[in-house]
Amino acid sequence: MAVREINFDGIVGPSHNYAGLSLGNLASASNAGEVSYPRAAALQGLGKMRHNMALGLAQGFLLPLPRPNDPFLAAIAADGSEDRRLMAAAWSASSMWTANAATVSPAADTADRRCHLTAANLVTMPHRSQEWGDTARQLRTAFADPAHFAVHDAVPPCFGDEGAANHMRMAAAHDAPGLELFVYGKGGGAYPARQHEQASRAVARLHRLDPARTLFIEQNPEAIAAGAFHNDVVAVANERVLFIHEQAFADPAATYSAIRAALPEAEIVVVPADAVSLSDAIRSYLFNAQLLTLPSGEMGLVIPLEAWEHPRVHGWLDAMLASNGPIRRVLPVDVRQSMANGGGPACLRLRVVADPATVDPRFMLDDAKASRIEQVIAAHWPEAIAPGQIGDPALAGIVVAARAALLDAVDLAELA
Ligand code: SUG
Repeated sequence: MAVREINFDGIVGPSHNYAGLSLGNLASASNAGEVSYPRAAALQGLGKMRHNMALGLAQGFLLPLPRPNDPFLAAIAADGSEDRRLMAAAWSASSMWTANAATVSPAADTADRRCHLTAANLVTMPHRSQEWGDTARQLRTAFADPAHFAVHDAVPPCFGDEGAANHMRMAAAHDAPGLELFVYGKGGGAYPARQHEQASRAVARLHRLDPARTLFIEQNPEAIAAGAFHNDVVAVANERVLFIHEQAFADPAATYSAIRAALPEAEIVVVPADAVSLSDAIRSYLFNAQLLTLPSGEMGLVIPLEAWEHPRVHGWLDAMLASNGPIRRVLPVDVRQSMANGGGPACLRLRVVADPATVDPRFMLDDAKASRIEQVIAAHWPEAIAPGQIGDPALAGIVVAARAALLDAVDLAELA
């Protein structure tokens, strides 16, 4: 069995827009009201997928969810008198950020040796809380083989869960037993702490993880206050390497020793605040990167162009490459449309360690399928959406038809 890491990127949906819905997400707030470019956004996403496939990596995708979300609008009896933000919530293409779709524990970590996925309830943000039901349905289609996968419903909504964005896994190799790191926040600051400790603990139990190889770590409240609304804005892990900002965790020293005790081969690359401040890290999205093991065995860091173009961050990356560290390549990609809503390369993907042959092949990408999807996007995705168009019935028709055309093109009309 060829177990490897597969990245499932969310295809950017045709209603992608900038509604400023995410308090504490500085990019979402600062671009509120801008014109969005859904076609360019979706093509940038496909461009990243192609970039990573060309590196020799396994690539899958998840589909946009049905938007506008008519059942949600019916449930709140929307009649035009409701807050405009609720209409925007029903139109959000936020399911593109599949790092928030679910938490994933590979088979090597679980008691029943199956890969477990728990859909994330995303209850802190009204627009994101609408995702999990349709997401779980899609995950059950993609990972339908019960010999290899178990897909769980979201944990109860009293405990906010943001999925893989607040979870990391370290291991000697992808297919070896790993150490799972669950990172939660505590409320009380200016911005919401989206991940509740009890949600993390519930997911770990659902996945039947070994307590000796599971850590629960508190996020630094200062990082949340600086705009790290998810842990993956200040840290990313891959195999034995953790790449992290000095101020990501509430108690970094104790956490690093716990990691080293559980995984002696761990290498922790800490970026000090005097080289890259929390503010620079969040503005540039340096850590919202894909840290990937390339076929050569070297590790590469897929970063957003914004990080490469940031002088202090660029300087730090040059120094890192010149040193003899574990990260050997830096690979910038253009995902600017997603970035403007606070979604970098890492937000756009859900990592699943599994044998690709056990996944429904309709969710796996190759060059021919990427071309087919790009053709659908070019033909059907709106070129631009201005804020005043949200709620427009004619645009709703275009958005619904665009998604239907995509589902047909990848033979997944059953998810209509
Ligand atoms: O949940 N932005 C998303 C970005 C998610 C990024 N994901 C990770 N860090 N893994 C969010 O805040 C903005 C939508 C708007 O304002 O229109 C938004 O939902």
